[in-house]
Amino acid sequence: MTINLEQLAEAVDEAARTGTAIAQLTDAHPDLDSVTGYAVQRLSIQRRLNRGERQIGIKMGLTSRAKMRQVGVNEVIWGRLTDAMRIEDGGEIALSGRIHPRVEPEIAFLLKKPLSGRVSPAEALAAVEAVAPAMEIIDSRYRDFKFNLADVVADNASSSGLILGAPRPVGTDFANSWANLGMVMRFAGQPVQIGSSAAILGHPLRSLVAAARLVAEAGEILSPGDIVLAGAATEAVALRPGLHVRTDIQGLGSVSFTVRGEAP
Ligand code: OOG
Ligand code: MG
Repeated sequence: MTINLEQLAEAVDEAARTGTAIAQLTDAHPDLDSVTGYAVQRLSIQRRLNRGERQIGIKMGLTSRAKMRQVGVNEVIWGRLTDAMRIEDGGEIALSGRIHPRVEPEIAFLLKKPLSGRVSPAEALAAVEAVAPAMEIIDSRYRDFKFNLADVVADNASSSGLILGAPRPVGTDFANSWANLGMVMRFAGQPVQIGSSAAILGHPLRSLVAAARLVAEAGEILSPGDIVLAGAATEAVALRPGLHVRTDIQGLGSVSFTVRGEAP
């Protein structure tokens, strides 16, 4: 069967826009590979840009064993972040319009220099302006949160929202001091995930190195001002109405949001 990329892009985009689950693309197209998945992702995000959204950076995904195990996909992936996905620190989100949203703790890099291609950790670090504690809301558009590599890549790596805490400038000691930062994500004050930045490819900077390589493979670059989410160090946890969610990262501070209660 020939694959109509624009049609697949429309399918994932409409699923995200309307909060409606769809069947995995690989059900109808078992041969779909990740290269084609990225082509679908690019076209689906282009539809968002055509509606007036602006790209603000990228997200890395499946950069920890915990995440790979949770979703059963063993490859580092990336997706695109737009301004419409941004939720302010301390803000409120609604679950309506989402399918089966989960939240996960993240570290965000804010770039001050362009970055693309094969770079060393030192070169990646030189491009970083600041780091921030963050959380990502993921919401696979596929039924039951089940997908293969090509599916999740096409679905913009499940991204649904991001929340950034206050950024901190990066000191020269950063590479050492970030190697093993403890992090705790709490629901209503109770820890639901506990992890370390070391779970992110051994060091979160390696995620930025991988990001530079992967965007280059797609013919793109990371630009000054871009946000790069390093990928969750722990599993993601399902959101419920009324929850207060907070993540604290050692040395980086905290970030939080509240889920709106159910309509009476
Ligand atoms: C894929 C996205 C993974 C991360 O931080 O590892 C991700 C998924 O879990 O649905 O965002
Ligand atoms: Mg993530």
